[in-house]
Amino acid sequence: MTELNTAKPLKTISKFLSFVLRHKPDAIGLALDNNGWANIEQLIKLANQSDESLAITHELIVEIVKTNDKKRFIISDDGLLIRANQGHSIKVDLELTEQTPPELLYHGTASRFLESIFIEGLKPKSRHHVHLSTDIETANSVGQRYGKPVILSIKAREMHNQGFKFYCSENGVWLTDTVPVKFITKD
Ligand code: HQG
Repeated sequence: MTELNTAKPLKTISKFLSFVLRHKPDAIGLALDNNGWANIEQLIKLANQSDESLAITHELIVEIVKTNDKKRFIISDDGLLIRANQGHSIKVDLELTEQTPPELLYHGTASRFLESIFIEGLKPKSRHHVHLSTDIETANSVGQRYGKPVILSIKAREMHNQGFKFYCSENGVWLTDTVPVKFITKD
């Protein structure tokens, strides 16, 4: 009996891409450059070698980059490289430029983290930065991943005026190193 290699749903492959491009390129022997870029052909070859049921193709990757709900990935102008726009836990330099944030940004978290957040402020935890959004809906869906969601408002412009640096990723996620308690409010 021959085994069929059915392509997995795009979401499964997208999750796999997040895993290797943000967290564990080593898991399939992939090398990222200092700026987080991976060679697409090499990624395809190594991914399919590690799990052939993934059945990743160039077309699939292009489709995921185009249709991904949060635009998590970007392909280089020459079409040869791919990287995650944000969310890394490994050290990469995304060459983000500092930007002036809007008055308020939002952070979605789970209610069980509140006590600690209101003692020590928002920390990046395993990622490079604290992730913030311009809209409440996004914050709500981010918070839901860990439990009962709670939306925190962050006085981003005031932080910026006091010297805190803000960046905005290619896919519109606002990033900053930490958020001290005095800039956080819960309605
Ligand atoms: C919490 C996903 C206790 C923080 C999302 C969060 C986002 C604290 C968790 C992106 C704390 C870290 C990032 C403190 C922070 N005490 N808890 N002092 N400071 N926390 O996943 O922001 O779908 O690393 O509130 O959509 O939730 O993967 O960060 O709950 O955009 O593309 O510690 O990841 O994007 O969790 O999510 P995470 P996040 P993707």
